[in-house]
Amino acid sequence: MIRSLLSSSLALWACLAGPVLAEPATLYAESCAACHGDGRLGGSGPALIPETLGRMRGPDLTTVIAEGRAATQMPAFADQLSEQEIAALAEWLGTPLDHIPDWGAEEILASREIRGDYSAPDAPVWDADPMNITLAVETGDHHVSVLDGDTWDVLDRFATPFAVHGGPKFSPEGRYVFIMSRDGWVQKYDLWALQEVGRVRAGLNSRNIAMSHDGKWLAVANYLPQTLTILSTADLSPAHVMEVVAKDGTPSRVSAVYQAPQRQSFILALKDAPEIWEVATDPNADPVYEGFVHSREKGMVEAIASSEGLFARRRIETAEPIDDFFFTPDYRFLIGASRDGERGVVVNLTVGREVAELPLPGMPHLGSGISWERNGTRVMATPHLREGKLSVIDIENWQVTDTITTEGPGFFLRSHENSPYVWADVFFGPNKDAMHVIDKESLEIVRTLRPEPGATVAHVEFTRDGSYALVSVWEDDGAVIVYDALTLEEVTRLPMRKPSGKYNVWNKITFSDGTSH
Ligand code: DHE
Repeated sequence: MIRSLLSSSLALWACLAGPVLAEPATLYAESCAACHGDGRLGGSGPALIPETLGRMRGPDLTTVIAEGRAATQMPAFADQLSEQEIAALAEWLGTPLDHIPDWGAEEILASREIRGDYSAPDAPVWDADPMNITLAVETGDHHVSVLDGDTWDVLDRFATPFAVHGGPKFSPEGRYVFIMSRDGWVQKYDLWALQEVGRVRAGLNSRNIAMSHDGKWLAVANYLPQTLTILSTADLSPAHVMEVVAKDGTPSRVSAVYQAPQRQSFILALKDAPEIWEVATDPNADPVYEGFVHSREKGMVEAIASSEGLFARRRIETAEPIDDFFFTPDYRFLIGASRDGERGVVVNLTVGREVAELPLPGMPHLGSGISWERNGTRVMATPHLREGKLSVIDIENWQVTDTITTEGPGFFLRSHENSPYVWADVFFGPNKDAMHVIDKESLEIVRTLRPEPGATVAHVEFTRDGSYALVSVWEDDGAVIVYDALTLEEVTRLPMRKPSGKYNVWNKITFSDGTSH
């Protein structure tokens, strides 16, 4: 009797409350899992977890579910799901996973896909200057264009994993390039063959990659799981998966990993712990490193087992967690941003401690910092993400010497040793269509370019000799504009789908003054 009363009142409630809605988890299993994976960690579509979704630009999630995503396989669900179901599903996708699956060497190795149709040629299949090849990442439809930096011919345009982030990294001779997506996929591409070699999922949610000084290893900084994955560049197999745990036992995400060529090491920024890690890529690493503890997980490269110093780790303790590093050209010092976004903390990597602090209010974007010689001293400049200015710092005495006022907060800075100018975008705010060109000596803005009024214009890369500057019109029907780097006149415009970063082989492998590292 009680049961039948209960069920009839539930039925009445359901009637009053409107149509019965399916649980978001059920909706996910029925409509999303086939492409995005049973565990929301991705499949042919990207992972649908807050760590990834929070970084996606463009329309909000409910719109994407309802209307689909242009230029991708994502279909529209407005005909199949009600508005409330779409809203509930979007909210559910924004909740963290209950359980992070293991993603160690075994799982990484199992994800590896080596292309059966790839064959390595003895020489490039094109006749351009191999050192003047420039890649343009097109985030609009997840492709990379391979440009001949002399003729502007597009030699190839290949599909990348979804949502590439950070700079692709070239092998030291400039033949291979490695590209990472936010879902942790690392793609290896042979520029000589114009072919993908293969790809592997090195993490579940990743930040960036770094190449070792000798080109043998590629480090992948991960948020999920909290590890650093080191891949063999030869065959994309995992060589080492390092758990990132601070001295006091706190696990930490890795904000970013960088190559320190002169030090023959990787430098890691830890997101959740007041430590910087240095990981040796030299088998004869200095004794300042702690002993190398090699976990012999299945699938590890055997060759490293005998190399005691390889991947040995050194901790540098700091007063608070810092990230977003700028390195001096000799890699003896780094400046990291303090958590409050108000200061830069200078760390001497050789002695392993903080040596100075700089007032840098307005959230400096030190990772975009560049340095050059000015009036006999070496200076560096950094944009700020919250203020329309560039700070110029004397890196010989660690003083902020000048502030250049811009039309709004910027994201990227670029120059070249042969160029008299620094190029600074205005990424945020109403003047996002402006690109400042600044004299390296006088620090005056000599020209503000506005090639596409109303469109975001950002990120610059130079050709090998610095004579041309390539600028992105960062829109879905965008372009890469080639400027004469001296006259500042437009030379040509190459249509592209939301181009972001451009990367010239020579500038990257020689660590050109004025490029990002
Ligand atoms: Fe990036 C590089 C971190 C948001 C486009 N970005 C980097 C690097 C780091 C970093 C640590 C250096 C890696 C490297 O190249 O090896 N980025 C972060 C963030 O923490 C931040 C602010 C928040 C986040 O979403 O993770 C962030 N980045 C963005 C964007 O929103 C951008 C504009 C668009 C996008 O692709 O997501 C963006 N980041 C880039 C690009 C580079 C980059 C194009 C490489 C620049 C270069 O010239 O080398």
